[in-house]
Amino acid sequence: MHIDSTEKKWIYISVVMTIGIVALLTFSAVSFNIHPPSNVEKIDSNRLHLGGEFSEDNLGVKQNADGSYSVTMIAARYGFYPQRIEVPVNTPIKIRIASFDVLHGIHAPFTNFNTMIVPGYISEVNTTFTKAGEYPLFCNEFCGLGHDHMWSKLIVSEAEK
Ligand SMILES: [Cu+2]
Repeated sequence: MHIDSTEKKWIYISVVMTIGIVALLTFSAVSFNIHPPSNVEKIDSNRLHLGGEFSEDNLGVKQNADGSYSVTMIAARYGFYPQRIEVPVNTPIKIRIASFDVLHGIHAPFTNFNTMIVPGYISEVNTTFTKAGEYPLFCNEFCGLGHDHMWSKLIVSEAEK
């Protein structure tokens, strides 16, 4: 089969570009530690309020025996509960969030805390905030008319509590 030399050149260019893009993606995923969510725990979103991990009494920030922190939150139209969370700087934090109704997201700018909250699943983020300060937490998945008002506050406090 005859392939024109110009065509050969373009086949070569597109193969090199594909390899380059995949190599770049692999490099950035490894060096910036970007990976798909590894936690695919299921939960019945209709029964969150009836008890268990995401019942009202269990929401909020807790310190674990090893000094790390656990945060349990609910995302619902149109807010995150609790509305304000405060955690210490440079401390490992496990955040677990479930949605009460539809698809939401949660994002704290200038940190790596950013996840989708899919109804029926628990979203888990393990992170350490390295800069103290006040961060807004907002929904980044359009969830309805009140989406713009769906936000709360994350406070990363300087001192160890
Ligand atoms: Cu939302």
